[in-house]
Amino acid sequence: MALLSGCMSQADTLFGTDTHPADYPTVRAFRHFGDLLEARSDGRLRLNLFPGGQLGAERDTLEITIFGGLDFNRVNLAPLNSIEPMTLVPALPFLFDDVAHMRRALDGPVGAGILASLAPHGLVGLAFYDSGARSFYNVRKAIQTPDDMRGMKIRVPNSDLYVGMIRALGADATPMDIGEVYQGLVQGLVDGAENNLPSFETGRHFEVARHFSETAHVIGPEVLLMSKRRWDRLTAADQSLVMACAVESVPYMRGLWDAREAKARAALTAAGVQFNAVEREGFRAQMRPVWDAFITRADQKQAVAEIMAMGSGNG
Ligand code: GTR
Repeated sequence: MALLSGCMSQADTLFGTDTHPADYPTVRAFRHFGDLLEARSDGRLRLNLFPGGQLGAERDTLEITIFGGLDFNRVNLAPLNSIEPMTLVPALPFLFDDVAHMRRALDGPVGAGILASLAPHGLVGLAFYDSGARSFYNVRKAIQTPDDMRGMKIRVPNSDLYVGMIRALGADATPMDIGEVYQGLVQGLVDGAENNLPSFETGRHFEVARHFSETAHVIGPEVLLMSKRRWDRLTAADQSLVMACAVESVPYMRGLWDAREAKARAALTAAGVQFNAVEREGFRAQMRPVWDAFITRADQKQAVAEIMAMGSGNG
């Protein structure tokens, strides 16, 4: 039987997951990647994608991917922070000037180095996807300065860096999966959270947290991953194909992302969410100590320096 299946070029189904629902830009780009892969492999490699957090919390599906129970996963860098220190770099607060700076830096050798750093942990980093900028939102009031956050309970992803950022502002950090945030806000477990506009909208967090304060403190990307166990079983030609299809899905994703962000802002404004500008310099200064706390290795420092050199100089 093994001999038979080895001889036949039958379709191979590859399983993937993404925490967001089917129409979210990361999921649509992931599907596009799968379509490219299927077409270019003449139907041999097929993606079966499970969106919407159906398979569990991001941190759990990540572990399953590492152990080879899932072939692909799309996650944010945050749950990778405790696994690989290089992933802390693009998640630093106020590192990138804007999304264009992030795209420029991560499309080059620094980005390639960060993706490559995942291999010893059982993950192949295929490509970075956009995630816009993360800002604070809460149920109480417009946040204008770091002082306004004192004592607030803020949900963060499962990452010590994010916990550090919130503590640096004098607020309390509560790590939890994004799937639990809506209930957490409703039940008062947390006063607020921080994320990009499409996540704030998709998770319906805006129904409870009516103030969105535009700190844009993290412009950390998403990442498309493959389980290294599965990757190692692909032929070299199929590995190149997987990589090429992932890279090709990036510009598609960026187009979707920009459109979705604009759409989310319009919908949230129409739904009565109160947006406000903040004193960004105050947040930058107060969050800055996390750079020294989390960027301790020479390779991390080198990557930070290279990224800053590609910005406008005020990172
Ligand atoms: C979103 C990201 C998710 C998840 C989430 C979170 O922006 O797309 O993958 O990491 O943030 O805050 O948990």
